[in-house]
Amino acid sequence: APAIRLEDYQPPAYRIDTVHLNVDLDPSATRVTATLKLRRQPETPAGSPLLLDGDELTLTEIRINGNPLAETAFKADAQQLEVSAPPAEPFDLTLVTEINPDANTKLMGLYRSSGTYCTQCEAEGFRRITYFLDRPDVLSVYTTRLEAPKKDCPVLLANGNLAETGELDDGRHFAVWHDPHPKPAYLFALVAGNLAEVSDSFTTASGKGVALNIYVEHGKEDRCGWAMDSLKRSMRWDEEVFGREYDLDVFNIVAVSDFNMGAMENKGLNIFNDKYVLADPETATDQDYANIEAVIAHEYFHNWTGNRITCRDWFQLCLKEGLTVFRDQEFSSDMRSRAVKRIADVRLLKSHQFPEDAGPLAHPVRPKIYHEINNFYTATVYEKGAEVVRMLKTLLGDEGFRAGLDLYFDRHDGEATTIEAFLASFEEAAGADLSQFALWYEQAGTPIVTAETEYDPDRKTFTLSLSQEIPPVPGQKTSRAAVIPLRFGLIGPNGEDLDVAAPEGAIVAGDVLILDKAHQDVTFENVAAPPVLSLLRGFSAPVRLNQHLEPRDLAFLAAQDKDPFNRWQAVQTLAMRDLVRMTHLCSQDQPATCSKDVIDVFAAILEDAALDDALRALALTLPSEADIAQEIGKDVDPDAIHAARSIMRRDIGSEHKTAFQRFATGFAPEGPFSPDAASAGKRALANRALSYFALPGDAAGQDTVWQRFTSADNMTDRLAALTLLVHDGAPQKDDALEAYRDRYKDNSLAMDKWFMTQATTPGPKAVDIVIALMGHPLYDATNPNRVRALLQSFATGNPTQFARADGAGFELVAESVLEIDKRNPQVASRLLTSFRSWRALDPQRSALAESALLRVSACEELSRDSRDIVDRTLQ
Ligand code: BAL
Ligand code: ZN
Repeated sequence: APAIRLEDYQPPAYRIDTVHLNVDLDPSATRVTATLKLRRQPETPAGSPLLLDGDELTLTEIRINGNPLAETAFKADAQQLEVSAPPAEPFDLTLVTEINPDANTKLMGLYRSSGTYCTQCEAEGFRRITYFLDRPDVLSVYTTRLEAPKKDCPVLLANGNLAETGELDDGRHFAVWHDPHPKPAYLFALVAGNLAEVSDSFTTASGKGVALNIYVEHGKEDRCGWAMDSLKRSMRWDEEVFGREYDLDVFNIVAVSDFNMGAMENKGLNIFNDKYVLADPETATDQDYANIEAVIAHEYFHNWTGNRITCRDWFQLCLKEGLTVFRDQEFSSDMRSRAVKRIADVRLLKSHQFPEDAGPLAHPVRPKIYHEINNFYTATVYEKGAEVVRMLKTLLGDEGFRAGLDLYFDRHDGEATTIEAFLASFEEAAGADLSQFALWYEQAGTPIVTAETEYDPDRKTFTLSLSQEIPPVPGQKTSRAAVIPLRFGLIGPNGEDLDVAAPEGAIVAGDVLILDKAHQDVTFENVAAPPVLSLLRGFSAPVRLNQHLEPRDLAFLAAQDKDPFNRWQAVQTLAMRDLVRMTHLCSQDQPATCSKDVIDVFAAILEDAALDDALRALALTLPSEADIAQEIGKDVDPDAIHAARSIMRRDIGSEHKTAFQRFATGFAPEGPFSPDAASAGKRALANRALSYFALPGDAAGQDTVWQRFTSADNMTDRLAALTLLVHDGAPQKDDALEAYRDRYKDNSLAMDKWFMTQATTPGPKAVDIVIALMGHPLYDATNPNRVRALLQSFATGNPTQFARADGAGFELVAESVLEIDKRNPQVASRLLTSFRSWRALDPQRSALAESALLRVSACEELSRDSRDIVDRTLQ
């Protein structure tokens, strides 16, 4: 496939003002009649050919202004329709296409999920419904008429407001939906099926009533309450915090079980992976509740950041995604604990985005080139994109940021626009120069910030020497200095921040130091005693911080820093250093034990009742094996990492057995289950404590876990116990798996957790377990959630077995990619990205990974999605 480059962008030659769709639904032969009102652009010479995108389409009729077109006047194949000399004046183009929803295994365009017709059009799925200018800068007003047998499809939905319904002969009926807001084709959606409806309403700040509906399969109605509650809170919050009101009479959400993405923000008709809608205490964990709240909010917030103001082209994807992730993060922070949310977000960034940015798939937040846009729905575009918006807020302050965003909404409402326009709004409203800041959108790679400090006892000065660099990444050998806001504090011996004056010549805004050169020294005067530097508070920039702190300074920060993020970070840094040391010993088969510093800090955190419970649980969570691998960076031996981490858990747990037991068994929230953040924090801390109390091989501890498993009244506790039993190889593990399966065999979301728990079991049996589970009657290779639960979890959540020293893990994943790719390229290419850090492995393992990748690459029928990933991964 040819490369698409940002620098080649050209505005469309024609525009489409209105679209009338008539969709006559049939499982294998749906007839789509599209009438497009086309208008030649003034810059386009009259008679210029009209080229419309298609994908696997069959054209059965074509008319211009009602008259059938001569066969010589157009060329149509599955991928494109060319009208060689269209009228110079605005004209109606009518197209009839026939499509087969049941045969659509790519889940892109119109398909069926458990009998329900649904669509996914972002990024380029609309061209699988009709020929179109399928690009985000073509905005049209849509009217959609759906027709189907009433018995099979009592529910008929599309974007916008309902305009008309009616009965037809032969038990058929129809509905007409009209969306007054011009939108790009990727926001089109329709749904038809036999679904249950859960309804509520919302009154906007200006007093407009909005009907809210969630549609789910019958029998799932009572699991929609949390999603509805989250929706109403999102709507209110966006009014209060960003001044954004909803703009249609109805907001519909449909949950389907077969979905490539998490959810989709189609105008007025969000379609969700049911995993982000359905929850009750019996089947959803606290994490599920938090995810649902965040994703419902995310899709709702897109109504302004994405739908009313959309992207000019797909290179600008971060314009809507980075900003909307930032908005949903802020929403969750306001609903829950800000510190805990920040730590969770940074953990995600470091575990997903940092490795992407350090490997062969690295790309800027705004990429410059792509072969397949579906492969750019990445942690970089989303999560790093959100960090860039967060830095903007830090640099401009709350008021400057809000003023810039208000101007952006005012100025660009109804447009398809760019990052340049976004930044210009902030420059103008806040009076800032963001030309250097814009590099965050242009440069790939994670900057490394090195900080060195020196205290001069005679002159009472404290000097901070800062430098920044981005290591080379594919296509980017050198880089320019970025604008890096570093929130900081100098902590005095009593644990209080020193009130230091802004030093001469340095740029310090409040407690934020701005590093915008390759090297920069900052000297603070009148510092009476040597302070401890707390740098990058709140993770104020997406950088790797290289700062040497003595263990006693880290212990001090872990206990004293008023910034909760850096308290957590100090614990992690202490543990990480020790884990790296222990990993090296383990890889040489030498005895390794956890240092006393780490054990003491963990005990202190456990007992610090002034800390949020959820924050304590996070601080007591060891860096993941993947995090340790990233820290080590080269010649990675996953077995040694696993061994070191297991030893650390054992040493911490056995040293403080009684304390962990106390928290493990006596810390449950009281009263009936509630998903609120405080109760969830208590459960998180109790379950974390349980993992230290019940160590592998300890029969009494594992009995306690089994008790927790059998007596749990919620999924969080039940799944935490199941995971411990299975991953630690407890004698009860088979009974637990069987009991869980019996309980949940009819609930596919709960069964996904059963598959995932087994796929992530450390130890040499995992490959065989996964292969056996692929033959399990409940395994369904056509359901993306199930495939991800088994194979993606194995590839990304089981480092020792994916990277097994004999290559069996790589082979399993490579074979699976080839198999899945024939049906669903997006799921396959996503699975393939699990190889992205292969070059960091030790030579034997990386050679095996390479040969597995070459096997995939050798397949001639590979989809464009997987071809793109495999080529870049091997480059
Ligand atoms: N736009 C794709 C799904 C999402 O980011 O909301
Ligand atoms: Zn989004």
